[in-house]
Amino acid sequence: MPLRDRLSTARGTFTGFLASVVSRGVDDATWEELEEALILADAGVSTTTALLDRLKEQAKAGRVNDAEALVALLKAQMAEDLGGHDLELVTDGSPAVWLFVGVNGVGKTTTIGKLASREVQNGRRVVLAAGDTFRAAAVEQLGQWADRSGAELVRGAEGADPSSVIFDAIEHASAAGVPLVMADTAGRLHNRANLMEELAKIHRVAGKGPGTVTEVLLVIDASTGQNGLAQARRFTESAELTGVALTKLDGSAKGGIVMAVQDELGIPVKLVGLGEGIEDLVEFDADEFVDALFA
Ligand SMILES: Nc1nc2c(ncn2[C@@H]2O[C@H](COP(=O)(O)OP(=O)(O)OP(=O)(O)O)[C@@H](O)[C@H]2O)c(=O)[nH]1
Ligand SMILES: [Mg+2]
Repeated sequence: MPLRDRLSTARGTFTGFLASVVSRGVDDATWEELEEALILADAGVSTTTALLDRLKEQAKAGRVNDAEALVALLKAQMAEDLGGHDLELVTDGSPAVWLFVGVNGVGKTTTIGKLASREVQNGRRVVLAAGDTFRAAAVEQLGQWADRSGAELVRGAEGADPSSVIFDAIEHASAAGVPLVMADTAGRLHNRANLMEELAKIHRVAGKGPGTVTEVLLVIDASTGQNGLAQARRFTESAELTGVALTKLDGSAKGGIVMAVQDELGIPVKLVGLGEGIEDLVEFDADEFVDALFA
């Protein structure tokens, strides 16, 4: 199913704005309505202001005469702002190590399961490292995803140091010739300094063995709106993030958070979660995404 059909709430985020601008034409109130629509869609104040400034400049240059032209320009500008990033997940390294981090319940473990399935289907062997040693159930959950996806699970003793479990998984993968390790980590609140320090340690230790950490993916629940941005800001301080996996965009999310994350943090949204199933993960596509918002 295409992205646009799966974005239930995000889809049509701007239809209200569209209806009013088409019936009335472009005037001062139009700009105000557009600003409001963007902020309501979770794009954030600073991203919205920057986008509007650029649009107004273009309008001044005479490129916006009617509502249709404004909408076309808006869509083109949004797609340009959101696109152009390299979304490939880097697999160089023997093995390559992908770390998944984020606050509690955002979808880290589920995203790992979906991605492992995709990689295994592409013919790549995958080891899942059960770095969430906080709860026994977390290891079991990852184990189920390993079974469903055809990946191998490496787990440690309950309550073990997550860094050492992930390190062991990397050594195991290396010895077995498995090219890719995906490491799960426990959910952590971004304002808990000790937990954020632990994350920095995981990153450090994971790079000490035979593998190379090529991706650190922050998982954000899209329905948390602007709070997701605050989370992202804190996580960038403790781990060198390479991308964002934005989950639950099939739910009540309005989608503008994608713009805020990329614009304010410069971290590309690489993956989008669109449901709880194993197939419900797509690579982010800026054009398709913008189309969906206006559909
Ligand atoms: N609708 C929807 N649900 C999702 C998506 N991704 C994950 N979920 C659900 O969100 C809930 C939490 O997912 P987990 O993968 O356990 O989240 P987590 O970040 O690993 O959670 P902790 O390990 O407890 O921090 C589960 O019920 C998932 O099925 C998504 O893209 N869409
Ligand atoms: Mg988890």
